[in-house]
Amino acid sequence: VRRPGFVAVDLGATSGRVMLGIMGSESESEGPPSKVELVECGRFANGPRADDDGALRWDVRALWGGILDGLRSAGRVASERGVEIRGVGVDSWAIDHAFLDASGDLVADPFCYRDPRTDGVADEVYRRIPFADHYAVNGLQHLPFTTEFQLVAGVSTGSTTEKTGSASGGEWARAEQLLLIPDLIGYWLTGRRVAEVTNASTTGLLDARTRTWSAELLGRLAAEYPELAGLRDRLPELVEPGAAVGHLLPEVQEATGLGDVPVLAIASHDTASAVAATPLRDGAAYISSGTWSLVGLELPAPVLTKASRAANFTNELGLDGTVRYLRNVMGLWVLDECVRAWSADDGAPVDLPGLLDAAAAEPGGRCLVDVDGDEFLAPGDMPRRVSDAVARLGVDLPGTRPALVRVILDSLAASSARAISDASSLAGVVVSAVHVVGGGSQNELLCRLTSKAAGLPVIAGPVEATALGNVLVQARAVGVVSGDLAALRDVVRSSVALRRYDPEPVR
Ligand code: ADP
Ligand code: LRH
Repeated sequence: VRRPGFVAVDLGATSGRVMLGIMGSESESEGPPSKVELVECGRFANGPRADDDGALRWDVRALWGGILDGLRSAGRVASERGVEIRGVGVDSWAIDHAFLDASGDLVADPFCYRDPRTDGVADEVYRRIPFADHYAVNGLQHLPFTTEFQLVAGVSTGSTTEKTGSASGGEWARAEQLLLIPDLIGYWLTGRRVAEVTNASTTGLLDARTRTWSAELLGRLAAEYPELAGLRDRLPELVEPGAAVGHLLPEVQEATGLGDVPVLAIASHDTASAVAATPLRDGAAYISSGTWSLVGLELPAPVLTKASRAANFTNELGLDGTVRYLRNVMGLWVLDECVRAWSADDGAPVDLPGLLDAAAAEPGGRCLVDVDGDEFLAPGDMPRRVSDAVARLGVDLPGTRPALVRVILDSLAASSARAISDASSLAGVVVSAVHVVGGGSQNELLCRLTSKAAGLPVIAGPVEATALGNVLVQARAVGVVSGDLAALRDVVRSSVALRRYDPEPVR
């Protein structure tokens, strides 16, 4: 009998990967599998690119090429390993979206949320529909680039479009359908258009209490911005994780060598899949650490209080009716952008582990910059922007790379610790440990600093939590594993090694 396997297509802001999750082990021939083994079948670079007009966009066709290659090699690995591929699931970063025209073709490459066309738009929207009215329904923290604000920027003429010189208003006029990124890939794989609910919860257009599109917010938006009156008709039908989306189209089967494999809805917001596969126990907080650090708690229901709103906590939707109560902390973006700039200066890639070792040898606590400031959102020139922020604090920092990296990581750890303590008091949960998952869980210095700043043990891993969450939700959807979130997390615990850091003093 062939072991079941599920393919996770996981698109991050820095890289896309295609992972084959093989259920069970050689010794486990009977009964439900207690483990999953992840095999990387493809990895391709990703990042926002400036188009000819200077607008920051995602090259989704390049991603599609990487996905097809990855699916092809997943098929090869599966046949070598005696695995039957039973499903494909797609997740990505949230918020960004594509428009399809009347023929179902892409209107343009999707904008990246870091494109400056949304500068000032949220405040303009809040003057007409107050933040409090938004929060009472969608429960989202203020982020300047939420889908709603991107849509408003796209139909506003004048200053917003002049910022990039791009004719985004014209793009909306041609749009027949709005699809979030994983749903766009799902459409290309199957021909079916849906909106998966965990990711839809990041658009600002969903009601966090009912998990459905908010007629109230859509109605008020249409009243204020008549160009967006047709928005409701352009939003696809919502599906929950576990639903069947469709089957690989014949042309995709041909291009990948895969057969008639089902495509399954999973928690398609990467953070939702990552949290689903975080081996949380009661009282544990999490940090999904990658381009962003998503810091918070899993809760059974949204917290929509005034205090929560003032603290800018979000209520994004999670698996099995849960809420991801968290704050976006700027994350490794700031470090990665510095590394990118230094690599360009050197004409060779900077050795990240070496740089982190050097930063660990630097004295800590020289200063803390507010890494969450909007000034760090855009790409480019990051070392100078961070140095300027340090200079504004009146601190005389040695002008070395390790010194700057240490300030960035000290600041990130402090911001995460603040978010954990805020979440704890706002939700009334006593936090006993912090789980760190994602690429950043490999950053030992950051794990140690976070443990120290929060005064809590940090449990690091899995690195590929998102792909694991993606695979496990598929496996459950077709009945290969069963049970609630706790049962899925037991499978994670038996599949990966976790590392623990205790809050000992760090220099
Ligand atoms: P995303 O999904 O947002 O693209 P990932 O979860 O893949 O992000 O995390 C990517 C980040 O993880 C990198 O940008 C880097 O900062 C960090 N990282 C990756 N490998 C290592 C490593 N060996 N040591 C420390 N940090 C690492
Ligand atoms: C992390 C993430 C995060 C969103 C951001 C746009 O990859 O999905 O949860 O806020 O990207």
